[in-house]
Amino acid sequence: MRVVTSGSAYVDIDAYAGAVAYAELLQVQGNEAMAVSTAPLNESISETVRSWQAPLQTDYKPSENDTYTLIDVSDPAYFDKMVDLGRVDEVIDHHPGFEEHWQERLGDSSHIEFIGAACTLVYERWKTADLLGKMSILSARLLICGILDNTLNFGAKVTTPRDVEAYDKLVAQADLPDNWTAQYFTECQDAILQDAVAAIQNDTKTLTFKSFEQPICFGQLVVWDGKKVLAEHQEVLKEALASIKPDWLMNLISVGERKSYFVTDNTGVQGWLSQLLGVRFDGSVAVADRLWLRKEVIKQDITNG
Ligand SMILES: [Mn+2]
Repeated sequence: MRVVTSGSAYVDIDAYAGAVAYAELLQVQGNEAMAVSTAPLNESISETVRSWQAPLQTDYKPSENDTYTLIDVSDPAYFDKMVDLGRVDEVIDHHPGFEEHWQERLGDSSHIEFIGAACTLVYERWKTADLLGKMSILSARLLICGILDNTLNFGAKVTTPRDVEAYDKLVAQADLPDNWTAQYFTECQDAILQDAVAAIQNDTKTLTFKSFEQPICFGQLVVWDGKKVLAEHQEVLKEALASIKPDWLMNLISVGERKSYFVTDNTGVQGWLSQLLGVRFDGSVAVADRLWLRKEVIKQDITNG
């Protein structure tokens, strides 16, 4: 059997959707295949998405004829624990770093490209096989969610025209409600805010910037309606970060508004960020006119220096 799987720490919607939809393609092509994961699902697999009950096996028992296909991951250190590294047959990923490794080992069965979503690459495998007409509504829906999430509704700079094309083609056969994008991201936001402190703590990194003298505790949250989240959760989020380090910053990515809210009470950090990104603080909040990812702020610090 071909076991289609992903990472070990957690599975996000891009990995989940990609694994299910690729296993389905392999089955349609006459292979024995199954999507499998032993990792916990994160908040990007929303309540409604879970209710679709995609076939993802969680109690897999390895057998000696099984081979492994990896989706949305190519660094062997992060593979699902059940993967036998000697029997990897295909890798479909959009993270850089291991392209040469897999190209040498797998040749044409290595599909690693730096685009918005691994789900776009899975869609393209269906398209290349000329089997899009045989894709289930479930797989089309899942791939759509993976693309929306990983491209932040096409607002992230990593988005390519290929992601947009995949989304457009899939929407035509997914039978989703018109307001699905807002519904999906709002569900993810609600799941995050059920424990806002844990969510921000799980996505906080202490980073050293060339243009700031102290390491900064830099938290990031992706939500649909940042304005509402700030109004309701600002204080608890501030406390969570300030308790880690006096030099702290939160990037609240508001996907629905296509902007980032930067929050900090630390005047040194405020001055530094204003200079770096050209944003202006009003009280403890600066609103950027675009959506910034943390890795883009890091890049800006490197390029400016
Ligand atoms: Mn991904």
